[in-house]
Amino acid sequence: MTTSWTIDRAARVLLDREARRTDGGRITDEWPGLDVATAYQVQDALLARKKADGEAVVGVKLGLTSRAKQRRMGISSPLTGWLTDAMALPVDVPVPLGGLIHPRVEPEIVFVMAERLAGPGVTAATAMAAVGSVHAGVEIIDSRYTDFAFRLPDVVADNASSARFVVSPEGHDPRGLDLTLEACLLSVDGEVVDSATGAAVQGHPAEALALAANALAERGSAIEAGWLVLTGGMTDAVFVEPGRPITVEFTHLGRITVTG
Ligand code: OOG
Ligand code: MG
Repeated sequence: MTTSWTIDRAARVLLDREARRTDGGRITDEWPGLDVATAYQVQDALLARKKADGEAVVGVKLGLTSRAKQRRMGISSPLTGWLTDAMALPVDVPVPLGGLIHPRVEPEIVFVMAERLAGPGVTAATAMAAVGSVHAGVEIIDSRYTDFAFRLPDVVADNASSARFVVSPEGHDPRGLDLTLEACLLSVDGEVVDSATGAAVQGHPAEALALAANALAERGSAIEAGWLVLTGGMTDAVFVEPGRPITVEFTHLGRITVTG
């Protein structure tokens, strides 16, 4: 008989895959009873272990907030994950390919919070009022599941595939920008491979921010002042390969290039 699964064991398996840079099968294949609420407990157990190793929470991410991402991953509901200081990759530092399994890059609009934002009942307008600045961002995701094949509880448990993120240092006042019309071009090796506007993210990235605040409230957490919020990939993600620089260029937020 197989060993039975627990929240702790799932967290350990996922962290072990991360440390060994190996992917593996879906937890739900062996633990069909793993529901989304329990998967968030795995995510929190995983965070607790990272904190015990000295990592600090610096924000939250949303995943699967755009149709492009939902279609690609075959999951239509957004999710959240934790961001820690160890995941921050400074601009112009290469993606540590040797330290990751199969990293993919996606363009994201990033908020830096001026004020604490606590649900329930947060709307896009109240969310926006708590934002200090908006930035260009790139998320480098890296699933601990083979071929990024997962069901919703698997990816929730895996901290929403988070691995690294790059945030452009210069921030913009979101009140001066129409984020629905903020466009982004995604290029690989100088060739545009995809594009989207901020409207791709839940109609407006502030809707994603509100969604995160309300979802965290259900778990007894809030978005703290000073935190980063990655609002979710605007386009499908592209694999990072050595020698093929990936650039995201926004209308007003600036540009970020990552290399493998
Ligand atoms: C899940 C994480 C999704 C996003 O921005 O949509 C995500 C995945 O695609 O592996 O980070
Ligand atoms: Mg993302």
